[in-house]
Amino acid sequence: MQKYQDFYQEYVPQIEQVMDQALLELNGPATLIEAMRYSVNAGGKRLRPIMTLVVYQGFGGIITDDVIRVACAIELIHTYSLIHDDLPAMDNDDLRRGKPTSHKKFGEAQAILAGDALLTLAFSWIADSNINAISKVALIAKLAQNAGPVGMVGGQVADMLGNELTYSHAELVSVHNLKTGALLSYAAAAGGILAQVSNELVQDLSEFGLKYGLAFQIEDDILDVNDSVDIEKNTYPHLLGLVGAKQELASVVDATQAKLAGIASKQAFDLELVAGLLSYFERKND
Ligand code: GRG
Repeated sequence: MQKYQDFYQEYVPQIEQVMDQALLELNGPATLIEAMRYSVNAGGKRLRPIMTLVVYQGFGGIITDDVIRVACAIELIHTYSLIHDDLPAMDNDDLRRGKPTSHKKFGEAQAILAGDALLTLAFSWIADSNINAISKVALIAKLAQNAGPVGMVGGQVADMLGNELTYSHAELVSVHNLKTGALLSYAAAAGGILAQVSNELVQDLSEFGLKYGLAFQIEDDILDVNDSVDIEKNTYPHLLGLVGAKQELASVVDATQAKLAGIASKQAFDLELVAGLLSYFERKND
């Protein structure tokens, strides 16, 4: 895991620097840029761009500022989704990452617009980069697919409809795959697309990211139980009990690891570095 931890320590500051520099260079209304920078700079694990960069380097790719900015498109989309998810019409949250949410700080209209601007800017960061045209189009198509109606937005709709329904196990997997898995699936695939690996490997990476996202969401559900008195419905602990949810998490993490080993068996790949991403699940679930 040391290799991954060293990578993480090295690249999180670079990710944050590249994103802020690009936002500062934007020629837009000052209030809009301020709201965008407020949420992008509010912290967070930067897991999605890190995943793209780890996979890319895992295949031998050389990381430049241009590649970092392409990898950060997904972080802009993640940030927009959190701003919109916190709005009164959705989760109505006052705090995010320990700070007032965007609408609390800037008002609802500005928060909606900051989210809209981050969503569209993400595509500019890919389109305006110096990477080859084929990879660019593949990244833009996949990001649109995974963030949109058949990806994260579709998952958010299903999640909200779930307030009136109780989902089966299969339905819950499907909602989690869309809401959380789709962006992580893109993040992993993007590393392969940037490294110009085969379509078969890009597909394998998408499946790895999807499984990773499912594990991530089960873990999030488990951690929420510790923070609240009631177990929310349409979560793994509600469906399977806390012990069952932890067992399911362990089994999905094993499947995620196996998927990665399968990729390494097909092409030279720094498995030690990329498998470090799974250290996220080793901290709190014993
Ligand atoms: C509003 C279109 C729209 C979508 C919202 C992302 C999302 C969909 C809702 C947020 C709520 C939630 C629990 C989502 C599940 C994914 C998840 C655990 C997000 C948090 O991701 P982290 O932990 O966040 O990577 P940081 O703060 O580290 O960036």
